[in-house]
Amino acid sequence: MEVSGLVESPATLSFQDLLALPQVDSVSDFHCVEAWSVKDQGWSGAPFTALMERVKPKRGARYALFRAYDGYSTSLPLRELSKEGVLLAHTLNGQPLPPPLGGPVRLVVPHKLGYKSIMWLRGVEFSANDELGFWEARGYTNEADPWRGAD
Ligand SMILES: Nc1nc2c(c(=O)[nH]1)N[C@H]1C(S)=C(S)[C@@H](COP(=O)(O)O)O[C@H]1N2
Ligand SMILES: [Mo]
Repeated sequence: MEVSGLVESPATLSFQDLLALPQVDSVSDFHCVEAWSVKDQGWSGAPFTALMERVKPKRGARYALFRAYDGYSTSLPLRELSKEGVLLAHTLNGQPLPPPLGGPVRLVVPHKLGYKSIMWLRGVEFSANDELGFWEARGYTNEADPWRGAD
């Protein structure tokens, strides 16, 4: 995983490097924009805040722009990514995260609609400016609040 942009310590993190960060287990529900939800998923991984402590965002960094191996992208403000339960997840319900569900590593953002939880994570760029992701550029709300809906 490539970590770049407005950070003190840009890094290329291997899977082992990710496992070496502080780890947490977090149970959360999953909300899709299509209105279904999956309850009580047991995710394990590094909190996004652990990544921030490792690479140290510079003053002025306000967003993280995420890119995936399939070309998908999304973004979130750092203040949203600092909330509890936001993980760089590699394990689901005690098993290595399978590729169809985003393995080896995906972002999990329980308080946002599913399209913010990018699978097959390839890179994170810290930025002063936001950049619309794949669905956001096609009309989905950039807020992605599950209690409000997609339009
Ligand atoms: N890399 C990547 N991540 C992605 C997507 C995608 O197409 N590519 N789709 C998003 C959308 S629209 C949803 S609803 C969730 C679905 O995740 P799930 O298969 O675990 O339910 O993944 C999100 N993350
Ligand atoms: Mo979705």
